Amino acid sequence: MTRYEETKKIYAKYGVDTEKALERLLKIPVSVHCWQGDDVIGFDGSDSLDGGIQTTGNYPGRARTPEELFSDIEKAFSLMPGKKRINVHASYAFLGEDKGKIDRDAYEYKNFEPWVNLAKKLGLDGVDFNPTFFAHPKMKDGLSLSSPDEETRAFWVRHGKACLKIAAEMGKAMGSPCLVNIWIPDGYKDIPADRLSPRLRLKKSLDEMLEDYDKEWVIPAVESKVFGIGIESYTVGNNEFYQNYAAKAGICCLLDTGHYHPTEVVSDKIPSLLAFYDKVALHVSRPVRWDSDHVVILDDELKEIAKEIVRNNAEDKVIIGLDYFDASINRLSAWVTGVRSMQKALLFALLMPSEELKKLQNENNFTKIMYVNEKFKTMPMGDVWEEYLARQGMQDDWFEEVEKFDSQIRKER
Ligand code: RNT
Ligand code: ZN
Repeated sequence: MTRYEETKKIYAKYGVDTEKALERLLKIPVSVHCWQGDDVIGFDGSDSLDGGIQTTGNYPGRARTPEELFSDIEKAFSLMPGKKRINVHASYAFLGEDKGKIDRDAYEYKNFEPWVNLAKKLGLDGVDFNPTFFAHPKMKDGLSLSSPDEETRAFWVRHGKACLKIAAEMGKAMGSPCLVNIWIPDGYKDIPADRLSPRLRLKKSLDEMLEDYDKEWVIPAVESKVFGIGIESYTVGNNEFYQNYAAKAGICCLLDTGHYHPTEVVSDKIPSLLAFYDKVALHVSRPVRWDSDHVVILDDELKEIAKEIVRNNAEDKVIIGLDYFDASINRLSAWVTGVRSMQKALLFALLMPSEELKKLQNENNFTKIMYVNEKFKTMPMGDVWEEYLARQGMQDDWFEEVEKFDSQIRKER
């Protein structure tokens, strides 16, 4: 008997069907962010990051060109199991001869077609898209959609509208709706004199942007945040603002795990939103003391997030995306570790006796809930994970591959 067959029996003893878990896991898409490969720089002219977010570290081998990024993505994706999507920012436009001539408010689908082609080549489930409201000269005083300068505000509204159009084409081309996530860095370093007006301007901008979009192929979402570097005192798009906006506008909220006060957890927010929304989007990241965007690892909160998705049968409602950027370690390794961790967490949750645990809660049997939870922490999930990989022609040992790629990259870059 193989280890998996034995493990299957062990789980069956506790009422868990490992085959069903594997089947479900294969169907859950994870949207992989393109920006881990080049430290969020993009292709459209910026050479540094701003907007209160930061990549730290100077590990060699950052992808400096679209060709390098694409080749890194192909390699990284070959080591990621499961169903995947690619998440692209507008700053990753292919502008060709138009570089320097057209601005972000004039981007078109053709500037992103190579991304769709890549997604098709890699057999991905879809492409997701983000307008880029940062690292650009038109961010006047660090503000975009909430700017008091009408020309600036209008420019960014046009950018948002252009992105929604591009996203509709992406969705159609992939045959899978495209999540368009709206995040802006707008805010103030110090105590503002007026907290309402910027929010009213943001509201107006969002209304204008979302006036008309393709409801079949586009899922708009708004991502709130509590603070940024240099934007410590006030964020225009905070949680209360966007949750109310999304509810009224009938769009989606996106919860980034690093965007709340340090003791708040996204795992607890997911079910609250599921009670009211048809869809909830996630940016799974790992905040260490602040919104540091560390690589996602299999920690307790990740497992808790996965449990909320799986035990509520919400895998069609929760749109899982990753959002981190680490420049202190090999970027490919960072990518692969994050995706595999997300999938491991989902598998861990799928291998829990969820229905039994819910029943125990209703019987107020928290003694047994604790016992079962602790017991399952050391169940042989690794064997099921290896089986999951083996069925996709992959294995748990992938580090050598990355090392080889790393040494090649060091010669070239
Ligand atoms: C920033 C937000 C945002 C970005 C990406 C690049 O704090 O998390 O989602 O990380 O759009
Ligand atoms: Zn995010």
